[in-house]
Amino acid sequence: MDSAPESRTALPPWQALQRQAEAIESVHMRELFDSDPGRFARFSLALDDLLLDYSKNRITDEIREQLLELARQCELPTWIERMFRGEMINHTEQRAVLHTALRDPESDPILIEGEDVLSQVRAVLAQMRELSDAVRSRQWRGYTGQPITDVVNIGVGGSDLGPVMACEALRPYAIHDLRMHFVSNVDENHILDTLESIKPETTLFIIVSKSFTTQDTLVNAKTARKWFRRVAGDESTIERHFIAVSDNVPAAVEFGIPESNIFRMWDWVGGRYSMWSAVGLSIAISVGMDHFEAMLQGACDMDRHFRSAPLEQNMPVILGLLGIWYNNFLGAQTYAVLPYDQHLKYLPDYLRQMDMESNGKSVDRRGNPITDYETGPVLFGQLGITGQHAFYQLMHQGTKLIPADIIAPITSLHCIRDHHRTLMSNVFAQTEAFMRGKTDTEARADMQAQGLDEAEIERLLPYRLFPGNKPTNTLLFRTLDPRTLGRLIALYEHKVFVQGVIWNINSFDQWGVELGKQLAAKILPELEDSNSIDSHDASTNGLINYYKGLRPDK
Ligand code: G6Q
Repeated sequence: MDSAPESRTALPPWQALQRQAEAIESVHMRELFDSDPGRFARFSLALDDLLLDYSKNRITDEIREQLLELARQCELPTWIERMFRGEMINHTEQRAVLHTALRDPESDPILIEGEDVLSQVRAVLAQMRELSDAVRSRQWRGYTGQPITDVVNIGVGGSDLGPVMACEALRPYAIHDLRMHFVSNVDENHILDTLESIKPETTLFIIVSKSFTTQDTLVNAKTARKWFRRVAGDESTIERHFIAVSDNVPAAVEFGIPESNIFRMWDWVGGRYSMWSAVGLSIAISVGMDHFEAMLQGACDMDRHFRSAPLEQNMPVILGLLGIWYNNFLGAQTYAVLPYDQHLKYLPDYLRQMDMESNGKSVDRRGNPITDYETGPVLFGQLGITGQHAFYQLMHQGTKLIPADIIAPITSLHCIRDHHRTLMSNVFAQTEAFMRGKTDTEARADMQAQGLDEAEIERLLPYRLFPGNKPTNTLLFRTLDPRTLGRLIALYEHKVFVQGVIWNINSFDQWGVELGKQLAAKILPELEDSNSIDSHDASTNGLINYYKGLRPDK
C-alpha cells in the first residue's frame, strides 16, 4: 500500500530543506518583510472569512516550494484520497479512517465490508435530533414527570475532550436552563462534586465509551447509576435517565442501558476524531441539532477544501508543512496554540490530544523504528491573554524556539467595543513583537524616553533586548459560530494527518493509550487485599505496598 520512498531523509527536497535551514539561520524575518512589501499577500490564505496569515514564518518562496515538493514526494495527494475513500489506512488496527464521512452524510456512498456507512450515519443523526429536540423542548421527562435540567457526560479522552471543548466554544448558542456537566476523572471527587449540584429526577446521564470497557468510565457510570437508584428505586426508571454512546452495544446493554437508548458509533471513527458522531450528543443537546449540523457543515467545508485545493493553496497542508519545517529542520521541540477567544479555552487541551496521540509515534508504516528524524512535537497552550502574563516570557526571551498559532475572532457575540479592541490590540502586538523583537537602538530609545541615565541604560540594555524572529501563524475569522468551529477543528485534524504522512507514521492508532489501560487492569486486582506485592520491579512494589500500608480501609 505504501509505495512512497522508504527513507524520508534521503529525499532530494528533504536534503534541500536541510541546506535551506542552514542558510535561513542568518536571516531575520524583519529583513524578509523589509525587502518584500507583498509578503502578507503571498503568504496568506483564506477559506471564506477564515484567514491564515503565515507570513510571519522563517520561510522564503524557495523553502515553501521545497516543503510542497516534499509533500508531493511523500505522495500526500494519494494519501488524502485514500482517507476520504475509506481505505484501511489505519493499518495496525485494520480500520478505515472516516470521521470525514460523519460530516458529509449526503455524499456518494462509502462501503465498509459491504455496508453503506452513510446510511448508518444518517440514522444516528436522526436519532440525535430526536433526543436533543425532546430534551430541549422539555418533552423528555424524568421518572417523576419533570423536565431535564442537567446533562452529565461520563467519558474520558476522546469521549470527553471534544464535547467539553465544543460545549464551551458554543456556549452563546446554548439554552441556559440546561446545564452541561462532564465527568472524566475516576478520582471520585470529580463525580461526587458533580452529583452534589444535581437531582436524580431531572438529570440525564450520557455514558460515552466507544469500547465500553474503559475502567475509568465504567467506574464513574456505576457510581452514577448507584446514586440514581438509591433515590429512584425502580429499575425501569433508568430508561428516562441513562443513554449510552458506544461501538460495543452488547456491553452497554449488559450495563443496563436499554437498547433503544444506545447510540451507535463505529470502529472507523477514532476516539479523538469522534465529536462529530453521537459522541457529540451533549453538544447537540446543549446548542441544538441545527447548530450541531452547522458545525458538521463547517468541517465539511474544510474537508472539501482539503481534498480539492492545490497543495500550495491548501490550508491544512500549509499549516502541516510549516510544522514540519520547524520540527524537522529548525530544531523546535514544542509548539503552542494560543486562542484569544475566551470560549476557546479548552481548545489547547483538545488539540493536545489530537496532535500528540496521533503523531507521538516512533515506528514507521513499514514497522521500522524511526531513527533519523523527529515526529510529533510537544503541544501546549492556553488562552493568549492568560499566557501573555505567564509563559510568553520564555517564548520572547528564553532559549527555545516555540512556533505558535494565534487564533482570534474579529467580533464576538456581545462585542463590547473596549473589550474587543483591547483584546485585538494584544493579538496584533504579540505577533508583531514575536516577529520583530526589539533591537539595541529601539531598547536604548525606550530607556532614554523613560529618562534613564546612560550608565543605567548600559547596565540594563542586555535584558531589554528581544531577539524576535519567532514564528507565528495567525488565524482570524469573523466570529466563533458553529460553522467556524467546525472549520477550525477540521483544519487541525487534517494538519495532523498531513504531518503523519510526511513522517510516514499511522496517525490513527494509539497503542500508548492501550498500554495504560492494560497495566491498570492488571494491577487493580492486586489492590483488593492487604497482602504485600512482589510481582513488579522494586519501585512499583514499594509504591503499591506503601499505599496498601497507609490506606484507611486496609
Ligand atoms: C482516543 C483515544 C482515547 C479514548 C479513551 C476512551 O483517540 O483512543 O482517548 O478515546 O481512552 O475510550 P473509550 O471511548 O473506548 O472509553
